[in-house]
Amino acid sequence: MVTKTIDLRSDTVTKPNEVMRAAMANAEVDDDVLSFDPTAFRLEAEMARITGKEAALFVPSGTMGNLISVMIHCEVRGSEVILGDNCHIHIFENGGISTIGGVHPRPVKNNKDGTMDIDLIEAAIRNPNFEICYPKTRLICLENTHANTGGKCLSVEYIDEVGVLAKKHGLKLHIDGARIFHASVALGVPVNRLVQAADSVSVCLSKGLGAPVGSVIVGSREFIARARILRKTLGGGMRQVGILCAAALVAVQENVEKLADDHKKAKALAEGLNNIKGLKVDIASVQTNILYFDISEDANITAHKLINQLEEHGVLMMADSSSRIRVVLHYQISAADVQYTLACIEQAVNGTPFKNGH
Ligand code: TLP
Repeated sequence: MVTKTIDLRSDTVTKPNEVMRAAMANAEVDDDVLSFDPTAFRLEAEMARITGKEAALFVPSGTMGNLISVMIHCEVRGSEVILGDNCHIHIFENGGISTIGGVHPRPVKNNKDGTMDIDLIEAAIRNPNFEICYPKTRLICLENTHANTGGKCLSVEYIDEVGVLAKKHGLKLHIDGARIFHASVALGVPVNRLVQAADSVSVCLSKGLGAPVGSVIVGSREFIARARILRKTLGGGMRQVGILCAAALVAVQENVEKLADDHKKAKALAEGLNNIKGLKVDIASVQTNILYFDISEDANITAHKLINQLEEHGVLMMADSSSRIRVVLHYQISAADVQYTLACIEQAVNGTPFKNGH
């Protein structure tokens, strides 16, 4: 009988633990739209310190954090942002930067490592002398880790290089750092150094770090002052938000050190999957907590069928296509859960019986 769910669909699925719930219950709060919530201020000060930026602002989601950042940097409607063709802002945010922000996306091919070639970025910058036809390029966006390519880390050297290019052309640089702590831990580079070249960063606290809700955007004092107003315009101003920020503070203080373990579990899972006939993972490409595996044609099972069978054993995953599945590790998955998951997959793909229920 299934007694436990092993939820590998995303690292957004973590549940607030007892410490977070206690912090939420005891949080000192006030009206944050009027800029009086002390716990929101504590979280924002801490995030500004960690990222080495002047100021920070709590926002309800990563999507809103990215939207606000893009809209502020591209202040004139019809401006253009250069971003990866496989990045979250372009693929998964309902086109909000255009429909709400009036910003035109200029996608550049994302490589398998999450980068865009520097010369392709430079070639995508519009010639300002042809403004009769061209939108004005104002912003470049990077994503670190890069989720859709399997949680790949952008190196500090690469980000710095993009920063130099942005400066040369008078552009701003925004980083969707939903999982910037993962990149920092995997690369062994402090977050503030990793984002040094960026004008703004959006950092999710409700993904690998395990807070129930929220992201923080960081940047200059002027950028954050404008972001505070735009957040209200978009309906993201919240009143006694300290209840959420208290949990987010616990996430930042206690869970960053658990990320290395999530990366280890992702590697262990990848190695186990590679030992199952009919499945394939590029182990070298597993750098953080996200991995994708492929099902070969002769395995005789589709991704959707495999997912349905796993669900019967309490193991949840998301299909990326009919032959590709995404798995995301987080701190509420144990090493034993990884082994149980492998046994379930082996059984579903090759009919190998496994011994213990869960
Ligand atoms: N990603 C979610 C899904 O939307 C795919 C996930 O399960 O991974 N940037 C990146 C890199 C993200 O991965 C996500 C969420 C966001 C931004 C948006 O964050 P939220 O969901 O808080 O709006």
